[in-house]
Amino acid sequence: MSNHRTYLSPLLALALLSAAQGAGATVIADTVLSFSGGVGFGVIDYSEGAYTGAVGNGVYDPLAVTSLDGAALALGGTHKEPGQIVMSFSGGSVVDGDGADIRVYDSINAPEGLFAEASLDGLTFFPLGLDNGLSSPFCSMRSPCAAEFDLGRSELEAASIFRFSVAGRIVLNYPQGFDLDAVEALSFVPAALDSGARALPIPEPAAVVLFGLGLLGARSRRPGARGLWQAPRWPGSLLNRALRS
Ligand SMILES: [Ca+2]
Ligand SMILES: [Ca+2]
Repeated sequence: MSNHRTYLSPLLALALLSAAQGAGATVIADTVLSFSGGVGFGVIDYSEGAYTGAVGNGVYDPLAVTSLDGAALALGGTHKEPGQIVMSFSGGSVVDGDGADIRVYDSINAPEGLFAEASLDGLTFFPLGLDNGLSSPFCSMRSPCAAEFDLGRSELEAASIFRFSVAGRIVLNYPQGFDLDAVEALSFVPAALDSGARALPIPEPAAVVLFGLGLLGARSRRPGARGLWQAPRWPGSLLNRALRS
């Protein structure tokens, strides 16, 4: 077992997480980096007017997957040729907190399966595992099904890019495969905190708490956030450590 995962102190992670969760807002993946629809892909809209994008068999619209609204993109495909989508959180990074760290919503009809991977750079992906979609009886806008994945299953402590592929249970014919409504971060660190944390040396636990509190103060004085998508520099340094270890 490699030891690089112990580098980020749990206390620092707690300090950052409590800051992120204090905001109280749901964090949804806001960017589609790529989509490769399998057979039977398309957009289904049960949003009752909230969704304003394109709808239909063979239709793709990123609006369908960037808001939890009852409109979903069926990824389509088969086990041999699965539909696949790569999405990112432009505002920061998902981090490895207790239990599951991302939740992928399926709000249409029968629950279906999904295989998830996480990445720092969009090039190298680390598997997070498979959710077969068998745990829920039925999915709807009012009671969406969710596939949950734990970053702790991978080699990464943080990631902002995720790839989802149709796997496990597939309901054939349009809409075919996992009907992806939105992707939610359950443990999230905004980019403003993220960039500050990456400069940390390996700290003593007591110093970590003080530094974490200092970061929170610094954040409250800093106007605005970083702009649109930037490469997550803090996780990058972690990856370098991982590669060297
Ligand atoms: Ca976790
Ligand atoms: Ca949606």
